[in-house]
Amino acid sequence: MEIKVLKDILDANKQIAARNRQWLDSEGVLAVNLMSSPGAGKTSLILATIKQLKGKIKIGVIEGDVSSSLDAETVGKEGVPVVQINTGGECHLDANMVSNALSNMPLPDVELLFIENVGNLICPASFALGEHKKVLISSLPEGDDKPFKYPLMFDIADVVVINKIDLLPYLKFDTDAFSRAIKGINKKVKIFPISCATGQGVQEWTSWLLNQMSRR
Ligand SMILES: Nc1nc2c(ncn2[C@@H]2O[C@H](COP(=O)(O)OP(=O)(O)O)[C@@H](O)[C@H]2O)c(=O)[nH]1
Ligand SMILES: [Mg+2]
Repeated sequence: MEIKVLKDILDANKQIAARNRQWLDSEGVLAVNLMSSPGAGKTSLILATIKQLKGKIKIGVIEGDVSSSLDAETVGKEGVPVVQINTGGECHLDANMVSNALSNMPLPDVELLFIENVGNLICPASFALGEHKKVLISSLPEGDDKPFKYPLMFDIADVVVINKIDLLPYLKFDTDAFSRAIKGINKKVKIFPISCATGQGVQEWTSWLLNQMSRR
């Protein structure tokens, strides 16, 4: 019985996600769903990307959090349109929340839309939002065993950003073994080692984004 209810919820979510996708396509917007555990660097990656691409493309941000508007305020200072979603306890964004946020986003002024999901490595994997790309950020302090512990998240990702590589000298983290474990789950995934703190690797990430946009 419970399984049927969950299936119904996911089916309904999928339909709204498909509508969101059509809406984004009709506005010519590329939407990227950023997922990670809390503190891996979702907001930092958005800020690093804005820094590199400001003036080149028009960026908008939907900020998802259980509560507060701290990230939205930080990102808003960069002069890009931001819409905050507070889930009020839910551990993930869903397509309906994103649909409401899209109504408040000036889409004609946006070419690239970041959707910062709630920090969680489980639930966001099951809820499509209508995004074009799913990006998982995994950071060094979390450890290199995460692909084994949260395989679904790594399986559904189009991109894995390995963030905080500036901390490599201080932590026991085997980047090659980590990348091998990810590829063992998901052969097609793109992997970008990055430091949002130093800017290392950010150029490769933004080039990939620009390439995705030029293909549309
Ligand atoms: N050393 C280091 N710290 C980082 C890096 N990226 C983010 N942080 C720090 O990690 C913390 C969480 O980052 P934030 O972007 O807020 O993570 P979020 O919760 O996923 O949005 C903050 O204190 C950031 O300054 C990085 O590349 N290197
Ligand atoms: Mg954040």
